[in-house]
Amino acid sequence: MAKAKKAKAGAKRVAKKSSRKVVKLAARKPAKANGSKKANGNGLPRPSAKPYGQAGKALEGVKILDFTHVQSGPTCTQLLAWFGADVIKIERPGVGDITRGQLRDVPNADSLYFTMLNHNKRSITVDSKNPKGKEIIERLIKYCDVLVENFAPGALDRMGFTWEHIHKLNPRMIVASVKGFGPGPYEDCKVYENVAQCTGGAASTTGFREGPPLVTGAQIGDSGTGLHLALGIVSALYQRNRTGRGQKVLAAMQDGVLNLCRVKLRDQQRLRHGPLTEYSQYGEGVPFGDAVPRAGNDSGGGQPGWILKCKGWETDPDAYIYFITQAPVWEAICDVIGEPGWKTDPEFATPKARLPKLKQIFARIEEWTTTKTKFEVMEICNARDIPVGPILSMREIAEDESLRKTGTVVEVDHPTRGKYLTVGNPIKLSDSVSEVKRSPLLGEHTEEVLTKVLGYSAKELAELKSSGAITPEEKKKAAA
Ligand code: CAO
Repeated sequence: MAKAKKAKAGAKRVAKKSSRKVVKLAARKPAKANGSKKANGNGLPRPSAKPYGQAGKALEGVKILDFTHVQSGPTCTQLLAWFGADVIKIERPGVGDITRGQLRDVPNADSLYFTMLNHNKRSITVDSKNPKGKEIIERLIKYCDVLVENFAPGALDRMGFTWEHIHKLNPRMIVASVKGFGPGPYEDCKVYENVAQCTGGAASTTGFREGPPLVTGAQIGDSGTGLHLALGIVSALYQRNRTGRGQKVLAAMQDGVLNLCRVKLRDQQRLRHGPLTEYSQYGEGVPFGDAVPRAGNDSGGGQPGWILKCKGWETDPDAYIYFITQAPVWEAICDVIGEPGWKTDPEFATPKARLPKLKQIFARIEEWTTTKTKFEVMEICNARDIPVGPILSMREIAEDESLRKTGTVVEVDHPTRGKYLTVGNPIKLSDSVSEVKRSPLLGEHTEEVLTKVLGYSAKELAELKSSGAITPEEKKKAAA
């Protein structure tokens, strides 16, 4: 009792002392300017005094259980890893992500397909259908913040990891999935890149009018959806700061592609009000149907553009330039190509007058571009603010010094395949600088994660090895 009294009196003294301190500090505060807001608001910590780039990474402390394979899911988790998340990739013992062995260029080494999608991650092999393997995954679920997966619809449930089960184990866990389709008639379908390009509106609007639908080389279905998913995950993490609970995040590949084809859905609705005058088929007098047509190399925006031949096109398949006849620089274009009369000629002087003659105009510009290399055209036009873009081959991109300097193209060393080039983080944060670390070998971090992260003892590890939960069949026998 006496002790409690003493403590109370002590607490009072401290409170008095600290309230004096508050008064003193307040007295020192400069007078608030009229209507000014608090300098340090929203409960944020004081701005770090560390130099930019040395205050840790954006997603440091975020733990990702990476149950992804092939391209879409791994693209997402690689981005999160570049931003500093600890990404632990679960792979099937002895087999791993199927892409390790696909499109192999170096015998017995992980393919570029795999290495270029799995940087900065740890790999742990676990058989998710083995009871002890399930136990490991359950421990990982309790430990991690986010589970990312892109299995065929229902596969995660068939393993026993339903949302309800995961949420019971860890109510804070965010479960993020890539699927081919959202809820609806196709929700159970398996989907690869080109299926998504076709069902998301990209293929029907890509290619030439006279030809079949085309898919594009940019992996908008896989990598594009991975990007969408990454944003969903970061948003869910942010919301969790407020709610304390996890949620499901779904990025359907069809939806992701459609999001990137947004301008074509715009055009679909414009069709109701007349022809799409910026499409070259308008100038060619070809009537429009009831769906957005393929537009060849027409620009998707309001400034007409086309791909034109440059010097050397006869032998170099990439000696081309994208040329945009942007209205504000029309006069400069006329001067460059030697048609000064078009500046004032009412047939050419206004964007509206030019629309029906785009074919003729681009043919005339091409007469000029074929006298120059694509880089000369780039230099001449950019000096006059005319927007153009050389068609760069992958060889040219691989050799581009400026892309190397920014870390967009990076050379990485790998223990079994040697040096290779990859695309680094395309998103640059000034206070969270990405380093690209090689992809893990299959199961390289199994023991490390089991013992150091999940706390398995050496004895338990040996038991796991002989149970087949972390080793392939043949090794399981050897370990027994
Ligand atoms: N241990 C044990 N089993 C494992 C395992 C592990 N560590 N990892 C995966 N498996 C099992 C799965 O449980 C599944 O088994 P069941 O069919 O018995 O449930 C099996 O491996 C195959 O998984 P899957 O069906 O996802 O793989 P698939 O090769 O047949 O299909 C794909 C591939 C991409 C078409 C399909 O996963 C899919 O549609 N994913 C969603 C969309 C997507 O991301 N597509 C982009 C792919 S990139 O081009």
